[in-house]
Amino acid sequence: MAGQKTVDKTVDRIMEQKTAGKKATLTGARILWECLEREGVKQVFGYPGGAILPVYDALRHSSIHHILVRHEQGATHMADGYARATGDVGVAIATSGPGATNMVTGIATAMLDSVPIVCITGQVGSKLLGSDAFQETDITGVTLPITKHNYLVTRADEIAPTVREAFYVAKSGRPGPVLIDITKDAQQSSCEFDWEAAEPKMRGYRPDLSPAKESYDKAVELIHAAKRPMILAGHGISVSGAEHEVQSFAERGSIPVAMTLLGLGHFPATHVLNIGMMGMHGEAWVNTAIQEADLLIALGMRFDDRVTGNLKTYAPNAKKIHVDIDPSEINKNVKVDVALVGDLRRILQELQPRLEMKDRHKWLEFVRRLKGDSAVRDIQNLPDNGHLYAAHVINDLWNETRNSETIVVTDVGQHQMWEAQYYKHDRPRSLITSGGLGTMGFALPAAIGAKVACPASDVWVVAGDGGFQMTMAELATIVQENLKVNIAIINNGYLGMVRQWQEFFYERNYEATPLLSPDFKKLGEAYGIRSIICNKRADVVPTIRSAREHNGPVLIDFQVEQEDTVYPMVAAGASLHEMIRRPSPIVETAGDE
Ligand SMILES: Cc1cc2nc3c(=O)[nH]c(=O)nc-3n(C[C@H](O)[C@H](O)[C@H](O)COP(=O)(O)OP(=O)(O)OC[C@H]3O[C@@H](n4cnc5c(N)ncnc54)[C@H](O)[C@@H]3O)c2cc1C
Ligand SMILES: Cc1ncc(C[n+]2csc(CCOP(=O)(O)OP(=O)(O)O)c2C)c(N)n1
Ligand SMILES: [Mg+2]
Repeated sequence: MAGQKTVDKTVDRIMEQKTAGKKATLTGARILWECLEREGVKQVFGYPGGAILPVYDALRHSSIHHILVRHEQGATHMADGYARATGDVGVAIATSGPGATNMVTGIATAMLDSVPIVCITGQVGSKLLGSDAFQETDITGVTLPITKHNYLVTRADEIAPTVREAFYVAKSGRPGPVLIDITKDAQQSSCEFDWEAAEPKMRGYRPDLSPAKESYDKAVELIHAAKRPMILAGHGISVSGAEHEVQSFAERGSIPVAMTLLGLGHFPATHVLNIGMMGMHGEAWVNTAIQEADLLIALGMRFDDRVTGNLKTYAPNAKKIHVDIDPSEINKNVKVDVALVGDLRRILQELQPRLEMKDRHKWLEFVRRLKGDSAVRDIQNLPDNGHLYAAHVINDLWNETRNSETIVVTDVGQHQMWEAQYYKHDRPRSLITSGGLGTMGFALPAAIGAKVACPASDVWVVAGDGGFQMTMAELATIVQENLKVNIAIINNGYLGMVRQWQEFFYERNYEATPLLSPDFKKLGEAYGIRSIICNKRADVVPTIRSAREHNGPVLIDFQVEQEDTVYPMVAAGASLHEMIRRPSPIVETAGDE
């Protein structure tokens, strides 16, 4: 009850004044909230249950807003969306056993994309540990390989130091998910709360590495000698806050910039040096340019296999410089000539003054010609033959929202790749997508997290009909929290990306990919959400406009061409330049305007 919460807060304040100067004795549960507040947490995403009830009971003493999700996977993706939208740590809470195991997919998603979240789970009483007690799961064991670090806390006095350390670990160095499992007795028992004494002291954890002088010298030498250098720009740019440094670095050396999926937006798409996305569904000319380059400068990207294709034939003529904060990424997939291990922003600040201005117009002209050859810029001219293409929807969405603070949160599949190709991201953190784990069901809850974090931004979900159905229960969370989130379902009646693989590599045997869906309009309306069907090209722009104008969430069922295919494509294991191209000369990439 809201009234009850106000009374309790007043009593708390009086107590605080009385005990000023003294250290308060609090339950573990209250210490947890107290620590979260001091870490700057304003909202948490969670779902209660027996083993975490003392923590929920103590929530009345806290100013933190708890958002009740409909499935714990949703809570983790919301925390993840919150973190990706801001760079701050997102927090998810669940009970023991099934509550905790429901978090596993969200934790792995955050791990693969280096996202800082802290997941808090209740655990059975410490005396029951290991006894197969009701709803007991060894969640620290389960999540060991998918967390940056995790903790089992069995005493109230361990809570403050653990929470402080968990936040520090989640955010510092290469970010990642951290889990804190707290036994019920640790939540219930009391101890003295001492924030200062709980400061993290971690021997052996060194997130602040910096490269040796010789590595800088070698890097400068290679950059000066290069005639055909390329920057490979990744997610680490936004983690490091190095957007400005990367831009001036590229401009100083006239170096073209290729983006990873998770790098999109961290270097403006409309910048003249940005040549587009690399990799499996990247632009053909970008991949060809990588194969032609004599130097690759990888900035905060990890040479994922979706990016490199066959490693044996990857960029055969290029020397490689890798800037990454995580030493374990160096030489993991691609052998490099120079490694600069440390924070990207600091490294570029160090490197920049030593670089000569270079004119590489011949190389830029070569790349421009590659692009001219393969860019089919006719999406605008594609005849309106009664079919609505996903590319139209994304292109129009980009045109309609490009001048506003918009965050697009995608799910996983064909629509995700079309979004990457046709929505030109100019702002950092304007695209939120699951890259490394490729988690279907990510978009809707992650968008909720992004909207909670950035209430002034327009937030759009772009989801497939398959992935949307995995977490659509979170529609209720949107309504309960009164969030203005717009949802574009790219409804092609298929698990489209898998159907595409069946089309190319399994003789069109469409086993288990045709997909029955509910009437999405009726579904949205059942939740009290304004819902629209759009199946004509001419209706796309008016539908997007009316959704934006509506003062509440809107769900749009975009019924698109069913058997459209994402081109170009590098088949798994093929060389980067061996791209499967669209057979007829229709849409391959979006027009500029
Ligand atoms: C269906 C599907 C298709 C895909 N197709 C493509 C594709 O065609 N092209 C593509 O690019 N991707 C594609 N992906 C995504 C791909 O799987 C990877 O997720 C993506 O390439 C990873 O990008 P990244 O290396 O920039 O980011 P991350 O995987 O997040 O790696 C970031 C790197 O930056 C480092 N870092 C972090 N902080 C710092 C710092 N402060 N300073 C320095 N370094 C730092 C980290 O240690 C890490 O090595 C696809 C995904 C799916 C689901
Ligand atoms: C949780 C999960 N299960 C399975 C997959 C494998 N998978 C990748 S894309 C895809 C199809 C997605 O279909 P849909 O959501 O309709 O999007 P579309 O490709 O049609 O745009 C599947 C099943 C996955 N990535 N995640
Ligand atoms: Mg689909």
